[in-house]
Parts: sequence; C-alpha cells; structure tokens
Amino acid sequence: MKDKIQIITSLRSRLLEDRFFHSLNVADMAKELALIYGADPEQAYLAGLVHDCTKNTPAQVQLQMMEQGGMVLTDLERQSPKLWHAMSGSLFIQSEYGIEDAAVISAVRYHTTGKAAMSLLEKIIYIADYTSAERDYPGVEQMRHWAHTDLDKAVFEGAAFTVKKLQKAGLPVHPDTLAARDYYGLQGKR
Ligand code: DGI
Ligand code: FE
Ligand code: FE
Repeated sequence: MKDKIQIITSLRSRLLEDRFFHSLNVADMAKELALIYGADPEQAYLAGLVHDCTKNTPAQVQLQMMEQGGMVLTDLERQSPKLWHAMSGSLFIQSEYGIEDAAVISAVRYHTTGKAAMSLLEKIIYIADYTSAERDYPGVEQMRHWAHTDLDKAVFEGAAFTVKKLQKAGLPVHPDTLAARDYYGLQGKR
C-alpha cells in the first residue's frame, strides 16, 4: 500500500485545488468523528482522504474504470454521472493505492448515496463529507451538532436534505439514497 504522503501527493495532482483541500478537511473531520464514536481514527482519516479521488476524472475514464472493474451500472446510475466517482473511486484506491481494507473500500463506495444499515465507518465518511471545515451551506452548524452528538440522526438529516434537493432539481434519486433516509428515519423512532 502507498503511504499517507504518497497518497496525498497523488491527490494533489489528481484533484482541483478546492477538491484537494476538501479531501484533507473530510479526513480531519472523519478522524474527529472516529475518536468520538470509537472507530479507528487512522482508518477514518485514510477513507476521508481518498473518498473523492476520482471526482475530477473525466467521465469516459471513470466509465472505463467501472467496466474494467466489472461494475454493472443500473439505468439510473448510468444517467447520474455525479454518482460515478464513488464507484470508480472505490476501484481506484485498490488498483492505484493498494488499499485492501474492505471497510475503507465500502465507505468510499457508499459515500455519495449512503444506504440502509451502514457500518460505523460508512456513516462517519458520509457525515464527514457533509460537515467538513469548508462546508458553509445554511444549516451546516446544526448538522455539525448532530454529527458530534447523534450520528444516526445526522445521517437521516443528510439523506433527507439530499432527497429534497434532488427532487427540487428534478434529478433521479438513487434507491440507496432513499433507503438511507428511510432506514435512519425509522432508527430515530425506536
Ligand atoms: O463529492 P462531493 O461533492 O463532496 O459530495 P457527494 O459525493 O455527496 O456528491 C454530491 C453530489 O451527488 C450532488 O451533486 C448530488 C449528487 N447525488 C447524491 N445522491 C444522489 C445524487 N445524484 C443523483 N442523481 N441521485 C442520488 O441519489
Ligand atoms: Fe463525493
Ligand atoms: Fe466529498
């Protein structure tokens, strides 16, 4: 596996400047959340660091990576290029960075949509992405509060926010995104 310095050097050249700094901030937030919720802080930092590694990779190249990796896209996925970097990224970190940790691979894979019944690391990366230092959407402070006090509530609010935003924009909502909202919405009602 490439070490942290090699990975950071690679990301600096692969990503646009803002995206590179976003990645460092998500890594920091992921580590912070790992320390609160009892996950491995180094594992969380690594997953946060690489989560958007193919975000600035041309669509055609990402399609090639997914085909080569044997990923078969649904019609909805094919029509939603914004979802591709999570899938292609989960392959890229294995082939280019030598990351074999299945928990890290899955956290990258599901960081955009979320899904029902996520692992602790999957939830940490999903929420670190919403609450990293440079995020400044209305409501981010409330989201940071939930992130630090009730991770499942934060996942529900994040997923519900994304579903609303997509519906308003007339974009198709991935079944995993809906499943994340519904699963964590019910969690809160137990
Ligand atoms: O990569 P980031 O910008 O840091 O964040 P992200 O990986 O959560 O990607 C956010 C983008 O993905 C945003 O433009 C909305 C889009 N997205 C998230 N869930 C869905 C989705 N797009 C579609 N079509 N369907 C989804 O369920
Ligand atoms: Fe992303
Ligand atoms: Fe991100």
